[in-house]
Amino acid sequence: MKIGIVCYPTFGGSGVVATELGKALANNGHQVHFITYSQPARLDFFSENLYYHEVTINQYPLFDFPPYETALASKLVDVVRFEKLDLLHVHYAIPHASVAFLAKQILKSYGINIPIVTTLHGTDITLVGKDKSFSPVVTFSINQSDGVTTVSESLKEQTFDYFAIDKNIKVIPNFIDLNRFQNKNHEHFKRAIAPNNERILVHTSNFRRVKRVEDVVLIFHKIIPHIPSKLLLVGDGPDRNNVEELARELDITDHIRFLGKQDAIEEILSISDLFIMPSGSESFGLAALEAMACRVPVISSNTGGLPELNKNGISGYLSDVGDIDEMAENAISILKDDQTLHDFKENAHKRAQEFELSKIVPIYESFYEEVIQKVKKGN
Ligand code: GMT
Repeated sequence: MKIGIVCYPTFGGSGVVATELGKALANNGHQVHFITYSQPARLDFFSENLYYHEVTINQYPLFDFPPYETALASKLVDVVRFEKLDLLHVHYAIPHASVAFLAKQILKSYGINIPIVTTLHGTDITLVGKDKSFSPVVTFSINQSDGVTTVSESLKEQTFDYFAIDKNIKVIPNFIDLNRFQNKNHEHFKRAIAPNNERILVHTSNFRRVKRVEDVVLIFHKIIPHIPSKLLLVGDGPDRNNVEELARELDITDHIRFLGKQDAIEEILSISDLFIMPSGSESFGLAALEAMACRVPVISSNTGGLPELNKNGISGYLSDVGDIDEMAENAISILKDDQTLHDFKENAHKRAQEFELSKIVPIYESFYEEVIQKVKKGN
C-alpha cells in the first residue's frame, strides 16, 4: 500500500504516534510518504520505503498569516497524484482534516477519489476543537473523512459529546515499540542523579497548562520528607518558569533537575522509579505508556483515557485532577519498600506489553483496507 501521512512534525504526542506508525508501516513493506512542514522529530532514519515531502510557503508582504493550509492542500494534491497514493492518513484534526477534505475535492477533478483517514488525538477535540472559532470546520471535516479513529474510548465519547458526528469512530489505542522502550542498565547515570540511592521520580511533557506541572512539584514536595528522592523534569514549554519559581519558593531546587527537551527519553526512564502525570485532560497519555514500557509505574489523574491505560493499584494509581494529597500518599505507598516497588514495576511493564506495536499496527492496516474498499464501492 502507498500511504501519505500528515502530522505535526514536533515532539508532541500526535506527531510521535504518526511518525512511529509510519516507520512501522514502512517496516511492514508499505511505502510511506510523510507530508509535513519540517522533518518529523522522530524520523531519525530513512529506509527505502520512507519518503518525506516538505511543505514550503513563499513569504509575501501581504501575508500576516502565511497560508499554510493552502500550501499543504496543494502539496497533498501533488503527492497523491504523482506518487499514486492509495490513502491519506491525517493526524490531529486541526487543520489537517479540513485540508485533506479540500485536497480530496481537488483530486476528484483529476479523476482520483483518495480515501482519507483522520485520527483524533485529544486537544484537537477537547481543548482546541470545541472552541467556537474552529468547531464548524472540525465537525464538517470529521464527517467528511472516510474513516475516523480516536486513541481512546474516552476521546471517542467526547467527540460525540462535543460535535454533531454522523459516522462511526474506531478506537485504535496508541502503541509502543518495546525494542526501543525497555529498561536498560544505566547505573553510572543513576548514581550521578541519586548518589545516595534516592528514589528517582520523573515527569515528561510540553509544560503546557493542561499538564499541571506545578502539581508535580507540589506532590514531590509532600513526598521528600518521607522518601529520600530526586525529581527529573523533562521537556520545556510555557509553564517552565512558573514551575521553577514554585520549586524555589518551596526550597526544593536541590532535589530537582530540569533536563529540558531530550531525545533519548528511554535512558532517563530507565533510571526512574515513578512517573507522575497529573494532567487536567489527557486523551491517552503516551508519555505514561513510554514510562510503563521501561518498568516505571505511574501516578496519574483519572481524566480522559488515562484509566484505559493506567490500572489503579496495579500499574500505578489514579486520583481526581488536583488531588495532590492522594497522589503523594499513593506515591509514598509505592516507593516505601523495595518489594512493593518491584511488583508495581513488573505490573507496569506487563500492562505496557498489551500496547506493543506489533499488536496495534495491524489494526491500522486492516482499517486502511476497509476504508479503501468502502471508497471504491462509493459509500
Ligand atoms: O499532550 C499534548 O499536549 C500533545 C498532544 C498532541 O496531540 O500532540 O497529545 C495528545 O495526543 C497524544 C497522542 O495520541 C496523547 O497521548 C495525549 O494524551 C494527547 N494529549 C491530550 O489529550 C492533552
